[in-house]
Amino acid sequence: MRQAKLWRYAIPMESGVVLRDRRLTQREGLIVLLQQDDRQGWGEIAPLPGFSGETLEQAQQACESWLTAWLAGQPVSDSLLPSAAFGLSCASAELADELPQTGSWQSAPLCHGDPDALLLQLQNVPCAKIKVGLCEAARDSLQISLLLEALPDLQLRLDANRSWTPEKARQFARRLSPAQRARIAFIEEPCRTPAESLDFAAETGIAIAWDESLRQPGFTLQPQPGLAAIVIKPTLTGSLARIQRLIDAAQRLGLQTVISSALESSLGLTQLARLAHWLTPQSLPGLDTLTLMRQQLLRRWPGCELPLQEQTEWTRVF
Ligand code: OSB
Ligand code: MG
Repeated sequence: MRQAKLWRYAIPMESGVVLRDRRLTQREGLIVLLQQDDRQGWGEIAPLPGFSGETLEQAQQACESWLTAWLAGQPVSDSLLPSAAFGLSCASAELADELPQTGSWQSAPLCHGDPDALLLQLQNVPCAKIKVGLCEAARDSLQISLLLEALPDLQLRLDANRSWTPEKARQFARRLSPAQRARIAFIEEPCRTPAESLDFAAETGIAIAWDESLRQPGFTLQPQPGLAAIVIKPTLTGSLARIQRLIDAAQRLGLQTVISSALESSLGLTQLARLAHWLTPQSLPGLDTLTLMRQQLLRRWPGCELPLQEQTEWTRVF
């Protein structure tokens, strides 16, 4: 016997979380539960405003049609909106006991805030991620260079979210020595176009990674000089099968693959940690986003003290 339930959730965010110029006061999404005989599988569907192509309403409709077909035992499609495909495939994988329990619970810490606090925070951390491009390029590179000098074992992942012109990107690199440049594992999307980012890598010797570019229409993964890694955000990408194919393709090309958060709740985030341990065991994932939230959902992230949201706060929609 099959049963299915779908709820809406909303989790309050820490004040000051800004995404693509908008303040995110709460994170909204859907929780799905699939049950068959005495087994169950959970999933989270949470399109990220400003990043996902679909709205929450569209994702909910896609889930409702999928669940209706699934309950009737009809063939279900895999060609859904990315957030719905990801959440429903996670729930199906849990139901079939195909998503291993062990997780990669260590992430590259996502850093913001003042440089002195950073220094303390990053003692004994092998690899951290810092957003750049939010202030002047010269200030970014001064901060990065001080940090690298103060912490000689630290490697950095940087993320510019396509904010630099070629000239700004050059200004950033100019102040970093070749040895410092080599300790930047990669910078995600330094420039406004992939071509400019590749030029930047060739010119500066700083490795780059694709994040936004992976989701551009017509994008195909190919080896490119200076390209070190791809950053996969499953909620923005699609089903587990699709993510597996992308990881396989990247590995065949010798590219590092980083599983990364799209601000999922602790439910989706723990599944991403399990996915990362399963499919990209050598690569530290980018999942340090739970501290931006005020509550956890359904499952706890190991060691996280945030309270669990009461299930009575959820709204049943299917
Ligand atoms: O730019 O990579 C981004 C989270 C939400 C939306 C966009 C991004 C992110 C992250 C996640 O940076 C954390 C990480 O990748 O380490
Ligand atoms: Mg990024």
